Amino acid sequence: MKWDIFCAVVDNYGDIGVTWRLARQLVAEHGLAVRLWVDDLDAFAHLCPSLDPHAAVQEQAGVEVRHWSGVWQPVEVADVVIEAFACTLPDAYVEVMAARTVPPLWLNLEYLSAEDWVAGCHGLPSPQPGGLQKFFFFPGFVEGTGGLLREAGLLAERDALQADVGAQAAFLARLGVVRQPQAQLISLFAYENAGLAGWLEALASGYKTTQLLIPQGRILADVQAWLGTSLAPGERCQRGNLHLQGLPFMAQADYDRLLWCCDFNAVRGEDSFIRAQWAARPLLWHIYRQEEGAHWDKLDAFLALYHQGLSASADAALQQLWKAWNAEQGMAEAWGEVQRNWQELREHAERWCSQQAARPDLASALVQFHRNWLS
Ligand code: TRH
Repeated sequence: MKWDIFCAVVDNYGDIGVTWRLARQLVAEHGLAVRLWVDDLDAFAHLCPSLDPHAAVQEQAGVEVRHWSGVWQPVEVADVVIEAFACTLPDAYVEVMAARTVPPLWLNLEYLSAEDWVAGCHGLPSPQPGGLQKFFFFPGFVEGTGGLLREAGLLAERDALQADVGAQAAFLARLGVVRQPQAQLISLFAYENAGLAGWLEALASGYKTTQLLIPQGRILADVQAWLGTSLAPGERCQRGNLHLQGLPFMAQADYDRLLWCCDFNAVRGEDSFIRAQWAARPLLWHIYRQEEGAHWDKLDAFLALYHQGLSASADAALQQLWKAWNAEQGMAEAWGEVQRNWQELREHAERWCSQQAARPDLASALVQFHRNWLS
């Protein structure tokens, strides 16, 4: 069975992060032949350092990676065609899809949202010119959605690392990080955020030692402004009880390991947000900002699911922190509340992860959707 996945990199790394992960999983766990069409190989190379950004065709982890250039060359159409995040397929490709005796299954893989309407729209068809149909496939956290990307061995691999202090130290050493005794480890991946200074002040004056690890990215300018100095990958700085260290942007698998090693992860967008949930540690989500504040509904919708089972005090602390981060103010007070509810939030993150892991993963759900469509 042949699958084509089309990815247009709009900005950031979420589009390529999700499609690259999905393509690998379809090959490794479902034995499918997958072509991944990507318009921006330079962005892709950040997450996949072995990628040659100049090659029109190459194989990576069993996936045939194709540069999706502006000039489309005719190719054979696959049995399943995924357009990620409503990127528009080349007209010539759609014409060949329509001309096939048996048309392919055409899916639009949508952005992640925990909002109620998602389950109602997941799997709905939409008629297209040429007699084709396109189906909307929505990731999600609840029954009736397409689930979340989760590789088969992921949680076992995470458990092994989290149970092995030596392996964690060896992994961190590879990044140039030495964990200090009794220090809490926090990773920071976020968009620009005016609320960061308040959080950094709180960490610097906190009673616990904190090691803050910051991969290259958009938040770094705010970190450097607060420090008043640069923090290139490998560089370290200390302010009070806060130790900061710049890290390179790493391959996806290493970023997972970093999340698993940390006590708390600040993440953003879509894919890192899910990966932090699989780390089973408390997290902080910097949601991708949308026009007219539409992202606040998404944030509330997720919190409405995630908060279930928390005590009133831990719930209030969580909501306060996430809202402060996304409103870009009030982080110092909010962080104090989170510290007071730390143990409960940690146990809750484990529980949430187990609940979500009990649901079918997104790649398997896609394969099942195709089977159902064929029968
Ligand atoms: O890069 P993002 O901000 O992407 C966003 C979201 O997808 C959002 O939904 C979308 O609308 C917007 O782009 C256009 O955040 P995200 O989704 O977390 O993607 C980051 C990817 O980068 C993810 O796959 C993890 C990966 N990553 C690494 O591989 N190495 C690293 O060192 C880091 C920090 C991240």
